[in-house]
Amino acid sequence: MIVNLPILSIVIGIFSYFALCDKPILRGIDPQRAQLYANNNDKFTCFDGKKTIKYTQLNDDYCDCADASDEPGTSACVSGRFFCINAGFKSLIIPSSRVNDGICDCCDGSDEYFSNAKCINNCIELGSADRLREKQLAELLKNGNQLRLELAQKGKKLKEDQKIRLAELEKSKDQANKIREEKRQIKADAEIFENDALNVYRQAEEESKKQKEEEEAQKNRVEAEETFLKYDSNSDGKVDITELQTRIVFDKNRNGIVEIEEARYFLDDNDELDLESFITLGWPKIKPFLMLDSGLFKPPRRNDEPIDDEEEEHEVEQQGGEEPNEEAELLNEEEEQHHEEEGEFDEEAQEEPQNEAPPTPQVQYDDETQRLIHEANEARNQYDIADREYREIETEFNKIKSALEKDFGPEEEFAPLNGECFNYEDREYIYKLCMFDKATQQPKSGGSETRLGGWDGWKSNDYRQMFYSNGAGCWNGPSRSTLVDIECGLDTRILSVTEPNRCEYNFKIQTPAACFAALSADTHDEL
Ligand code: MAN
Repeated sequence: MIVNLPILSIVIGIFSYFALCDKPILRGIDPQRAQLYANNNDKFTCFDGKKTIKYTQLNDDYCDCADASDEPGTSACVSGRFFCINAGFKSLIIPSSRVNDGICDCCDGSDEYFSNAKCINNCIELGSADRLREKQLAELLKNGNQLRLELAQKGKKLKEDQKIRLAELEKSKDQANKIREEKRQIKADAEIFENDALNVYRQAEEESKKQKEEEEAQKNRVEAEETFLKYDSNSDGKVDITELQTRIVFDKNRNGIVEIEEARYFLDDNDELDLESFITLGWPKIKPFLMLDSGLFKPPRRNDEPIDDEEEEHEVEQQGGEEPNEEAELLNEEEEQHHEEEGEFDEEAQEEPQNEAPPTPQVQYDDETQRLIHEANEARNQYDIADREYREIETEFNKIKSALEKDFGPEEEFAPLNGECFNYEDREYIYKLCMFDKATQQPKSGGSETRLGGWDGWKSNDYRQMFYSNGAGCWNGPSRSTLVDIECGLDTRILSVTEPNRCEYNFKIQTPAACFAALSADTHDEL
């Protein structure tokens, strides 16, 4: 015989309801505990056993028992609990303070038996709606579970395939590594030959550079010595302030005379310098000054002044010498300013100085060296190719390995979702969830993506919550993280995204992979 369970429970409920309402003394009591309130020689003992009262004192709106057991149906005891039978729907226990408070808490209205609340008993309607919801939910679970099983089948197959692929990749990885090591050795050998051959050129270059520098230094010394002899007009083996004062070129401030301080500057703050000190201390100051002077500066010459050997001073060689130092540049600026103020620049002087180094000629290697360079280049290319190949295999290997290490649910039902991305848009952002990988957020107004967390793991062992952690740092706070609540649904999609706390995000998603229960609506209805 088939018995309809909900109808049976409604009948029993209605019967109990009337049975208890008939006896106000038993109001607010769970029918299943009615025997605890059985009349025992007109006596009732509080549940805590501390007091025995008259049976008629039950529900008399006066709290006798400290545990409130004598007043289940009134609001007399502070900690009392009122039981609504709610026949046709779900029974409910409410704090007895809500009894007769004018608000209908029980759908059968039993809590407002002595107030003006005028409650309507809508338990039957609520019960039917509830049963309909349950039926729909059971239907959803049944269909969803079917889809989950399909996902599980796919997931298991995927894992099997991945295991096979991983084994293959492991072999190719070893093979590729061997080849790469061979190529590395060939490259290293070729580079030794190449290096040896190039070293010959490098050494030659070094030597020629050294030689050039030595020649330069020598030339500079000769120039310094010549200048020293020229300035040492009294031939006492020293150049002193008075000797420099006769040379108008050192009139830095262009006032027509070389002052003591001006002369001292070129003697490196000394009164006089012997030849060696002149070469090391004086010449480094004089030479750049003369170089600039010879290019840009023509000292003011009074008409009546005889032409002396100043012009010679301007002939100091410019090529191959030291670069003008900072001090000289400063002088240069001063000069320019001075001339600009006086409008003295002629066209020639305004031209850019021609001091660009000529392009260094390309070294022409001999045939053997060229062959060795070519061989080394070829070996480098071959190594790069082998290295790239190895890395590609390694990347795939690591990706599969990490997928195989992930927990995709009790029956691998989540495995087909691995790496799948789903979008959700709200007013401000486009949110993206790439399953088992990351969660991101991108402003709709433009701007870059913000990482809201990377796959961390399951938060609960019932596969209902995922956690993505260690996202982009929150300004003045922790790094962003995302909790994903998962419910059963016939397809996979994001239902909502919120940010309950700053930089802590909550995604709600549905997916058939989470349809675990397999209760069918039919079996639920029938006995
Ligand atoms: C961005 C977004 C928000 C977040 C703030 C925190 O605007 O990532 O979700 O609350 O930064 O500063």
